Amino acid sequence: MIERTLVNIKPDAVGRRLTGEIIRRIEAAGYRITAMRMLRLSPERAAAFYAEHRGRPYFERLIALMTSGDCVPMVVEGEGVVRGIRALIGDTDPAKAGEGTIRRDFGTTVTVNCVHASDGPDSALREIAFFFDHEIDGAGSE
Ligand code: 3AN
Repeated sequence: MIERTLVNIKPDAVGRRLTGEIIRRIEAAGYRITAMRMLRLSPERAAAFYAEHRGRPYFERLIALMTSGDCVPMVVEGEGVVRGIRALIGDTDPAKAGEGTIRRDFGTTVTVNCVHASDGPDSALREIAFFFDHEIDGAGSE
């Protein structure tokens, strides 16, 4: 089944000029990018996106990273893309991420790990709407 997911290239990767390389890997894996933006999140928007992490010891660090510069959210489509992109990205901790994954190759720490991707179909719908609700025809309907 063709699915959609939300990928967000985080400010650490944008700042290190890894945007093109990460997009290249997504496309080389056979997925299609159907929407993309570049923007800087406010602390309020970043906290809303990561609301379920509020209160965790790393929360402030995560918000500091996500507001430190531009990020590049995109909608990615393809067969089994939600799981497929998670596999391409690798474990949250770059040190534990598999050989050849984006986080293994470019991630710095568990917080500074280059890219976010939705962890399931429900979060994909919610996260696509967070960044693109009014811009994609039919976003979230499949
Ligand atoms: P993932 O992005 O792999 O799905 P989540 O959703 O559990 O990971 O966490 C969202 C973000 O919060 C991660 N990308 C990472 O930046 C940060 N984070 C999660 N867990 C930790 C942790 N134990 N220590 C530091 N930062 C964390």
